[in-house]
Amino acid sequence: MIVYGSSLSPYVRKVLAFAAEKGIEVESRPLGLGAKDPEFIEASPFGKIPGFRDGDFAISDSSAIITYLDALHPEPNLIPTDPKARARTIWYDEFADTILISCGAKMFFNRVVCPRFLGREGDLAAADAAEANELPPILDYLEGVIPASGFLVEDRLTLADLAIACPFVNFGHLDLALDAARWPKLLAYAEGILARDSVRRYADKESAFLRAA
Ligand SMILES: N[C@@H](CCC(=O)N[C@@H](CS)C(=O)NCC(=O)O)C(=O)O
Repeated sequence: MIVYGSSLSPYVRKVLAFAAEKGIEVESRPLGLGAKDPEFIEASPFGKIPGFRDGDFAISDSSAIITYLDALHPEPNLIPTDPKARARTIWYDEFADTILISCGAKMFFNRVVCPRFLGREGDLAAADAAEANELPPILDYLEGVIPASGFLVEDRLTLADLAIACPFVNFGHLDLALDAARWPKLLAYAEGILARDSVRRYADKESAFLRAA
């Protein structure tokens, strides 16, 4: 099985971490944005990462890929079967994909991807506005829902935790000074999930790559 796309993308990182937690071996092909590899384009017709291939089956979108991996390997269970817990897990995945990451992307794309990989200046005003205005209410929401167990759903690791914590790797790459007095539970929670080998193995490689790039 092949996962196309650099794990600097939180969508790609989420898929890779999900596979690792499941014990599924995947080959990571760290393509960057705009890659034209025909096998990748067949998997991801709009060129978005991650793309995915398992033999002649090719698909894109992190949540679609995760749905496939989960159906192939139901254990360990990372998407609860209880109706409410399952819906809550999908909410956090969706919240991460559409609200948390789209805010984070304004910072990561404009401050890191544009200058370092696309050879052009990013929109730094948009990045600053996202950090100052958009991010704090999102983090306030998360601070209010972090349970004492350190896991968002069913007091055990689920897809929800991987989805919510993965964008915090990008916040680390950005050296964001997140306020530990305002978001103490959230920051401790994220640190706990990011310490898992499934995420850390990719985050560490990314840090080394960014240092060398
Ligand atoms: N909903 C998609 C979003 C994927 C996505 O937007 N990936 C970004 C990288 S973080 C991308 O490929 N952007 C390039 C583009 O939009 O052309 C998923 O969950 O996989």
